[in-house]
Amino acid sequence: MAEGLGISAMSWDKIIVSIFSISGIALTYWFFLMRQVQEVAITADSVDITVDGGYQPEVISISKGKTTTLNFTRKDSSSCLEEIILSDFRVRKSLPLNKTISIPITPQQTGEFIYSCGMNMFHGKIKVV
Ligand SMILES: [Cu+2]
Repeated sequence: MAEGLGISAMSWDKIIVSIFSISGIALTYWFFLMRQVQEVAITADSVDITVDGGYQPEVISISKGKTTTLNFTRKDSSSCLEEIILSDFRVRKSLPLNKTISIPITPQQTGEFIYSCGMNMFHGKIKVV
């Protein structure tokens, strides 16, 4: 009985250690990803966003109540990025290769709004301040 408890206590130790090391890895990964993302504050009336293996800049911040035109240019031939969905702004558009598609938006609320490709695989973020 005592030995049985000893063994189960040891496996709990191992489980706890494993959980800690997994969270350590997850935390490192998260920090790494966070540092990669640069937020660009947009003060002009428009912003050029390049669509190439994702959206660049990936995070923009714009002003509430002001119309900002997002000029998307797709340079990535993969069909994954051929459609863009800004669900919060009720916009769904196809992006022809190497052609600039302008999408004006006038956010009425502050917050963070995620947009994505048609398959919800690549994401960009619009921060409204
Ligand atoms: Cu996609």
